[in-house]
Amino acid sequence: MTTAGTTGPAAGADPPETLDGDGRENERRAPEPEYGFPTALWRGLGRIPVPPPFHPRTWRSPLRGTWLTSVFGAVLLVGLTVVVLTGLMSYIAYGPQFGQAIPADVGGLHLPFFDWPTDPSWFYRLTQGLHVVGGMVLTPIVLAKLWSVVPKLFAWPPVTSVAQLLERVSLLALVGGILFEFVTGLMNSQYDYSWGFGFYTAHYYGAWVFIGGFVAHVVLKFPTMVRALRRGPHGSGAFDRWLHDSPATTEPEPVDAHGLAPVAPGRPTLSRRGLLGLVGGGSALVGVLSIGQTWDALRPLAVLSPRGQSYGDGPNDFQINRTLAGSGIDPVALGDGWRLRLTGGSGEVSLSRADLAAMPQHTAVLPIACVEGWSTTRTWSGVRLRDLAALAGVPAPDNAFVQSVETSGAFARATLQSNQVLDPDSLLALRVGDDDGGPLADLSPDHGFPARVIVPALPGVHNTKWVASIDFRRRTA
Ligand SMILES: Nc1nc2c(c(=O)[nH]1)N[C@H]1C(S)=C(S)[C@@H](COP(=O)(O)O)O[C@H]1N2
Ligand SMILES: [Mo]
Repeated sequence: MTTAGTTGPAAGADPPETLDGDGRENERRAPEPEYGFPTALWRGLGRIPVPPPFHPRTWRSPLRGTWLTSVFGAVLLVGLTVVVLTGLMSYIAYGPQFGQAIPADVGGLHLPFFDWPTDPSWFYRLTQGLHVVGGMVLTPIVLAKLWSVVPKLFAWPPVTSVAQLLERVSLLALVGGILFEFVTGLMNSQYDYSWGFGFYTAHYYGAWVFIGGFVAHVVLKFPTMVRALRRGPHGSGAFDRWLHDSPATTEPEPVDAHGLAPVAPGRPTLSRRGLLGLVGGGSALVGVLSIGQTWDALRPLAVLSPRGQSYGDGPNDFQINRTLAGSGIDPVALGDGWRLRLTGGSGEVSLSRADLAAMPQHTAVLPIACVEGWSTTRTWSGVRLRDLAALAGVPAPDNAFVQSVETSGAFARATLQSNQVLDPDSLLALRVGDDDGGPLADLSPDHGFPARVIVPALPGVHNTKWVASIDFRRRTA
């Protein structure tokens, strides 16, 4: 950033010892920008008169500076990496090999396919919990980081070299990408499917825009960040000084070529420690208020989760995404006349609920974890999917296609991988209980009565409710 041709920096004064009310007397000299080719162009740009937001002395918070931005940057470097990787893992967990990840056709942006594991059963719960809760917890830090770099948005001249021009374009992807991903992600975790498929598609492509900007930014800024963190806010590396500072003793960071520290610092109203405490505390508060959506014992704290905290008493007291009423299913279709159809072998097998209940029952304690971030551990009991595959005459299927009695909606069907069918804990569940050995009850109508799928580590969406049929398939040559 430069002041050339706009406000005119104070000549050669040392940084002042005292901070006054308007900063005018305390103006510090910003280093001359290094102009790259074509020098005349950038220099000429800098001479154009611009309104006050583009004057460096407009941005006066004494807390801004390369060190402060680097602190937020270091936290985000780690945190956003986790959020990005777990987000991409969720895409893979949805089964792109079956065309059921959303968006289905992503051209060159497809990820390596691999069979999503069934062990550990809490794997998707963990990755998706990190993705959603992590995104929420990082929100205050993202906002703080953007605040800390706002003066750069108004730097004048806006660019001083071709290399810097490219860097600034990458910033568009970075800042645009992160705002888009956080807004759409938070909206989805709040309103579920109000975005419909638009959400997944937009969030997926937006992620790649962000990843592009993020990688470029990290490559370009990593050395600056490390240097600034070593240097400390006062150029001395003295750690304890900012840890114990008060507004009165909080001095501005030195002015440097990065253009974040103010040339005309105002009086601090908050200490450096206070600002970090505020941002960190905000993050911690968001964390406490959202972790309950994936942590059964803390459920009552999950006030930021749009899903209710209570669904009545007993074993069926847990989140419901689509209710029976919402599914549009005529309840009569789930009554005594309901039959489960198994296909894939030589003939079709048809089973009533009583037939299923008369088969060997298996019990498994498994989480159900929704892409929205909520999850809960339950005890499920029913018939093993592999027993049904054997009954259908396909003991080693390559995959299985499950269809619900529900006909509308994209979540009325799912394809399961071979390992997901064959896992001994993969069930067509008839009954459910809580996770501490209490009594089991029949699935409630909202949770999928007469029968639903439950598979370890499977994204919630593919645990189809109100199952009508399962087609066990062998790979066709
Ligand atoms: N038929 C059918 N099954 C479904 C759904 C659906 O909309 N229709 N929603 C899925 C989603 S998104 C989740 S997270 C789980 C939630 O199960 P629950 O409502 O029993 O908690 O069910 C899945 N099974
Ligand atoms: Mo879900």
